[in-house]
Amino acid sequence: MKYKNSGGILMKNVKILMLALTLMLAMFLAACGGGGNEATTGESETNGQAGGDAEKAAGPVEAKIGVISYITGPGAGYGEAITNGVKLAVDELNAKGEVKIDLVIEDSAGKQEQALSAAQKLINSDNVTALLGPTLSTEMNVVGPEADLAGVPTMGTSVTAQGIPEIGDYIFRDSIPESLAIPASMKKAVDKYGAKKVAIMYGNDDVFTQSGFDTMKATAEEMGLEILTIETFQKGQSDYNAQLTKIKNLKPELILCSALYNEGAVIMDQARKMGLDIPFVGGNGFNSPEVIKIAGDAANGLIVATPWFGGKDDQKVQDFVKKYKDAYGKDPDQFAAQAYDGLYLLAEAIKNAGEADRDMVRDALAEIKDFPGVLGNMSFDEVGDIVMEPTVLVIDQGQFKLFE
Ligand code: 1QQ
Repeated sequence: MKYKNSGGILMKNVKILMLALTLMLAMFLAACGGGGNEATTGESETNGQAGGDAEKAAGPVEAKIGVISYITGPGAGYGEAITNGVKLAVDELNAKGEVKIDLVIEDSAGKQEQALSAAQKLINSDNVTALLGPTLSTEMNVVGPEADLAGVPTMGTSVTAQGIPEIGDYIFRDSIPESLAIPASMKKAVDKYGAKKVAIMYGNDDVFTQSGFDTMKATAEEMGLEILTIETFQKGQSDYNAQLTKIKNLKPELILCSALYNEGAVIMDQARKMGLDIPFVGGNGFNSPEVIKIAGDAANGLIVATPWFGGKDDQKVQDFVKKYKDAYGKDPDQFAAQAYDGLYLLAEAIKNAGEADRDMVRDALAEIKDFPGVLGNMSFDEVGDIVMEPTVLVIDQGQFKLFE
């Protein structure tokens, strides 16, 4: 008590003394330079330059990140998951306080031109430090070169066509390429069903579906499978009866199908309706619950490979599933998980760089090793591709399950 009182008196005296000194200093400065400087002087006494800098260095690293996502249009299910994933991640990251990220989200509507103009706006007007997205490889094929030229580190979280990170030093992805995913799912499916004859269907107007087809064909040839026919289709097509009738008559044991979910789900629905009940092996476009939503029971028997499985017995995965479900009322899919981890990877690089400098963030991104995400421990290879093993899943009774 005693000490507290005397301390209080002492403080009071110090305060009076400081007040007097401040007043004298203010009067002196006013006499020298005129009244206009008083406010500035007063401010610098309480928030001195050195103190301000020290605070800044200890505070979070601030950066703006541009997100280009397929939010409207026929593939909006992808963009919704991606946007939900990044929003969840940004709230957590900002709450932790090591970085302060300001997201600027733009809709590409799945269109090349719109994705490119969104990228130009984000890079040149918003002056973002990094980009996350766009959603489609078709879009990344135009955004990637632009971002690379401008020196803006770019994280693809859903793009899986061949050659995406090879666009340039600034282009990374945490989604696994078709060239890794499709052989994994094809091998498991062929082993399980002892298949020797396959039919292939693919969209010939999209970078990802074409790339998936290239891998399907090459893998089938490597595995010594007989390719009975190769059928094509285009985005937005609604009738696949001609292709499916031909396939049915040739009696394959598996259908390899490279499609985005909208076309892929309708193809499965029409196949089942004509009694074509054999398993399908799909690429990344099928890794969405939208397939089940659109095709219903017809989606059963679809085999896919993905880095994400929400049923994994792993605390980090289960915590993420719970938080996502609490926030959005549904389970996260692969696209949500990859976007969530993608933003964490960018934030880690920004934190390690120590400032929102595009070149430094790029270098810090390349150096990330074994970063623990919900997809697993993440590192990049020399081109900027994520190093990761796919898990093979099958849709069974309306749910993605481990394919064994
Ligand atoms: C790509 C894809 C699509 C399925 C993303 C939605 O993998 O375009 O590369």
